[in-house]
Amino acid sequence: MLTALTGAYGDRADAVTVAGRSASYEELLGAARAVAADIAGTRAVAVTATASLETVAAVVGALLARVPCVPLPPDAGPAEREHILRDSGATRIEVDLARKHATLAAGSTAPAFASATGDASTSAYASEDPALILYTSGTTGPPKGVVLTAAAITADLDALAGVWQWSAEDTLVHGLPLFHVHGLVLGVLGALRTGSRLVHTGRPTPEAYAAAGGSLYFGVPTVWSRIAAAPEAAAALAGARLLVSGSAALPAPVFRDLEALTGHRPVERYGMTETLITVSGRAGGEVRPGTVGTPLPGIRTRIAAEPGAEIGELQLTGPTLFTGYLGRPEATAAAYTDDGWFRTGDIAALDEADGVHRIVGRASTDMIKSGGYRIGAGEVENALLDHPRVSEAAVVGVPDPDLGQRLVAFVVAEGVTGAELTDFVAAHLSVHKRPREVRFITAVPRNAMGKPQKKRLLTDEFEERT
Ligand code: MLC
Ligand code: AMP
Repeated sequence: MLTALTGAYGDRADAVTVAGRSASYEELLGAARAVAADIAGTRAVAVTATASLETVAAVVGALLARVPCVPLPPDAGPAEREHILRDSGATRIEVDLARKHATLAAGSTAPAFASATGDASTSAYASEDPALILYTSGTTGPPKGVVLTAAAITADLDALAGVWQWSAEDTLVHGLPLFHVHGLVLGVLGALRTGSRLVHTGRPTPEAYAAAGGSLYFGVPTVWSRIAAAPEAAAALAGARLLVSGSAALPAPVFRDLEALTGHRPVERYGMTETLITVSGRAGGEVRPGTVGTPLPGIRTRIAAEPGAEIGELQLTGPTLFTGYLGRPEATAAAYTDDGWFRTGDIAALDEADGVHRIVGRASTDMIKSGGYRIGAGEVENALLDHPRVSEAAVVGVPDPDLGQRLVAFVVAEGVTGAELTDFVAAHLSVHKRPREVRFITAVPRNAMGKPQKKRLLTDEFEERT
């Protein structure tokens, strides 16, 4: 695709802009080819996914070399980073754009095996090869590597290009992190797949979105709600073609404010790291607040509802699904029903008349979405329990007007402050996994089986002891 873009849009000096620096397709391809040549034969490469042209070049270089790429959250604490590197077996690389090549980071393991043959920089991508391994949290334990093939990614991007009428005429604008599906797969690979210009704003601030002058904008609901609260910035988006929200539920009042300020009814789409984007509203179609549209072409969905109930778990199949959790066949098997449908863990309802889906909530309170980040309660609880002064910990997501949910930790501990515990978590895990609030309690309420009763933590009974 990049080679074709170089021919068709060779004059675009600002084909890809990230955090204020631009590259043409030719420059990007040159840098990516240099990376590909350097890493050929490596088992997997890990890239510290800062918001930078280097990250784009590294990911594209890995794709060219057919080496699976593992984006590392730049703010990940040492424990999280170590886990990801060990679990994936990836070699960390650093990309030097000026010299257009990658360095295998000191101290990392040597290439595990040489699988690439011939000129890695030009070899065609075998679509069933793992292309990306994205680490994401489950309800318990450390993050798991979600293995995505090039075939799944291209199927998803092509389906999205169709339903959003996304083309080389567009300028895509966003400022999302480059280590998740939203910012990386849609926000970078989507731009390269469709040939749209990309402006990554570094941070997703209302002012930066307003100044970028794009036709297509991506954001998580927190970003949209901050834009809706900045009327001047919002008004600057009136000239765009399409505003797209995803990664968490867009509150209806934010939808209505955006419509009033920008003249656009934002399109919502629904997805997961494991499935990529599977359900979406259509450009030019009818869009209702609180709904995420209909399945993309090729995706089938069903609602596993109890008899007589209208809501139930959303399950799906299709070509955009992952091939499994890296090295965890049991977890992969557990993610599917006996008849082969992927269990999203999201509770949904379907409008029988037009097939429009509505996401009602999550089946488990242990999967939290804060600012669009997916956070497993268990991972944060384990980090807190590693602190010598903490004897019990229960982490919950509390409704929050800005973040959707905010992380609150209930702990049983002596001789330590909430701020110390928050810092302790940040030293182990990514920054956004820090609890926003720590409440000290005498005991975590449990049922007869010893399982924490987290819903009780949010009642007045526990509110009083904060
Ligand atoms: C945060 N801060 C804290 C804190 N948490 N300080 C103390 N204690 C804590 N617990 C700090 C931050 O570091 C920051 O500092 C400041 O407070 C403001 O933080 P914030 O409110 O979190 O805002 P911000 O950093 O601007 O983050 C909001 C956001 C971010 C929306 C920009 O959450 C974000 O980028 N979300 C996107 C997540 C995403 O892409 N998800 C997609 C997953 S893929 P300072 O000093 O830095 O200002 C997926 C599939 C799909 O879901 O469907 O798309
Ligand atoms: P992640 O794996 O980070 O991609 O998170 C996936 C989860 O994000 C899904 O299981 C949903 O709970 C949530 N999600 C994504 N898009 C939406 C949306 N449009 N509305 C509600 N929830 C969403």
